[in-house]
Amino acid sequence: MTITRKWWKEEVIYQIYPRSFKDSNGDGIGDIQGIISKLDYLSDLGIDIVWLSPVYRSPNDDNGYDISDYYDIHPEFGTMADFDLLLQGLHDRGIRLLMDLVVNHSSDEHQWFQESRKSRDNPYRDFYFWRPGKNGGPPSNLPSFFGGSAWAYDELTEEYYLHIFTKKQPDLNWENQKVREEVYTIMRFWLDKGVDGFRMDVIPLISKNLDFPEVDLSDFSSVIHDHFSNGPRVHEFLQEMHREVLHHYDCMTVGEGPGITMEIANDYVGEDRKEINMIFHLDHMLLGYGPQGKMDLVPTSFTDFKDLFSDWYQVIGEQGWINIFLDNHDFARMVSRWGDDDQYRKQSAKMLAILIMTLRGTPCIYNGSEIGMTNVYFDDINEYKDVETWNFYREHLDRGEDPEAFLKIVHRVGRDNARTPMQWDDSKHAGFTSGQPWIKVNPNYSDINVEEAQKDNDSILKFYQHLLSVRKAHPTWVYGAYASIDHGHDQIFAYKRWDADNTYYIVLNFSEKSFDYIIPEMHTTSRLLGNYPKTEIEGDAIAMKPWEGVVFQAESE
Ligand code: TEU
Ligand code: CA
Repeated sequence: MTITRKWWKEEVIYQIYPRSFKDSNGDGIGDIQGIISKLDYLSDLGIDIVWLSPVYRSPNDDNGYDISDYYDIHPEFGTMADFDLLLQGLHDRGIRLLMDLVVNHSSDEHQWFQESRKSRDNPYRDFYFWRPGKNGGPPSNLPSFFGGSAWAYDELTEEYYLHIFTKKQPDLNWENQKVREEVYTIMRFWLDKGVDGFRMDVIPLISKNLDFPEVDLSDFSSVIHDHFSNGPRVHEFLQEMHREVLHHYDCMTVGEGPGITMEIANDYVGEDRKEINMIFHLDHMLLGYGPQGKMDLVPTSFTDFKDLFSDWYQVIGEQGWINIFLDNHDFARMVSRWGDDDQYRKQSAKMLAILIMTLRGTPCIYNGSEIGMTNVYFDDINEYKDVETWNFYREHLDRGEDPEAFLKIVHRVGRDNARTPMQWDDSKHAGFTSGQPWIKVNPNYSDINVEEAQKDNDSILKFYQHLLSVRKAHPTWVYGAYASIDHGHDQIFAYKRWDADNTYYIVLNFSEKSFDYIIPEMHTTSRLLGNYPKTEIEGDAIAMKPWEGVVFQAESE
């Protein structure tokens, strides 16, 4: 089968975490008018699509991923009129907008749940999962993603309700057709306003195993695969969603997929499936998470990281599509996790950008990574705001474990690493707010900010702008074939992209070591771009510098 050409395969996504992007009214919280004030910045960067993390009304237990009104903008972010201005401003610049569709669960403050919890025979009771307790405890030992049980007891009706995330994020019951119809109406509302699609939060979780069996807690990733994700009716629901809504719009859908493995990925994104267009799979993002999850870190290898990209390319083939990303609002900053956020920050951030732009898949840039923002390393746990961190911290203390050891883990994997305010300039609070920011700005903002990057021709930002423009001129990077050529090298990730017209060799040094790297396959080639002013070549050997990334274009044979 030949690969079909689609706009959403060629374009580049930029994720905005609205709470931390730009505050326009001095309350210390990013907002929609703040984003509007930065539309030219987005346009100059050269991105094509904005994925906007949730801006709906929410009590912010999980920073907007707990929605209490899907039809209204949270007052902290502004008004619906502001949203309409943002959408128009993006479209005027040829930029599309993806909303974040969070429908595996709602907020417990949504009126559906307020009704549902009133009585066992309330018409909204079956909008959620209610079960009697067992042996004086929860209906099952299913754990929450954020620590503790996935079941919460409600005194009023003396039953438990399911919440895979926080207690304030009760899971919606997709078995109930009324729930599905409400979701489809919500989707039509936003699509009719002109939004261009959705990023679908934890979409593989919407179908549950209704027996809610006891689970084996020895390995959290198997809980994700076997008990949270890929339930018996997930494809039926997504195909119904496609038939009822998506099929009627020229829109794009990207599913966020904890639990979507290579073996079943094309069941979601295969073009013949008529479900979703692509997925943010998390295989590389969850590398290093041990049997007890993200706070239980285990060593990983560079070859494990590289092989995932090659394996995913193989399984997706021509029939499906994925995203290529290395960070978002749930994970550490990419330059801190996979690059060097100290001596070689600029080189390694640029090298990682080459990876994102030259593998096959729709790239996604997380706001701030285009200027090489880093993890934050607060030395006081109270500077952290994330409910996930606080839930795990309380569990850690309850187990009598060392708070300092916990803090070190948060420095590596805490989600707030990616949620400190965008660093616009070296003025107070990095130009993010004129008030007190809801979370402290990373102290390195005086050196790392947009304004300094715009003045520096060698900045990470300028490199992203160049990369984005080169990517538009080289469709082989989108649709071309891929093969790894680094033969398991310990520091180098090297691969080939090609089609009938062009062949490219991409060579990325994921270390601060310098060494000669031979590429036997490399015929006469010319350097297309790189993160150093020049690349030293002797014959077939490249003298790789620390964190060097380089793209060669072979003369077409
Ligand atoms: O994240 C789902 C998900 O996979 C997370 O559990 C992620 O793996 C974890 O946060 C890593 O530490 C989505 C949203 O992106 C996240 O912000 C929400 O907290 C979550 O769903 C619930 O809506
Ligand atoms: Ca504000």
